[in-house]
Amino acid sequence: MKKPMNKMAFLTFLAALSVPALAAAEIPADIDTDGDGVLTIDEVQASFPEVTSDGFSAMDLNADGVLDEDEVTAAQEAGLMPPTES
Ligand SMILES: [Ca+2]
Ligand SMILES: [Ca+2]
Repeated sequence: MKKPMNKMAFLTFLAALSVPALAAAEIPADIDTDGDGVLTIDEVQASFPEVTSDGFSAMDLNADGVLDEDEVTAAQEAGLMPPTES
């Protein structure tokens, strides 16, 4: 007889999945292809082709033309950039 996964176990499973993403308050290496610690629009669009230049500008809070860790985190929290997974 099969037991359905109970809700608590499912939530625990989800929490386990999301911990690495939350802990990684840094630029994902798979997006930051040149490894300089910030994301240019080219790097963002390479991973997220749906991001427009307007969308990038909205994420670039200090308008310096690149996204730093804080801006990426804010963009992901605001739903402007999909959460990244390893
Ligand atoms: Ca970069
Ligand atoms: Ca910026």
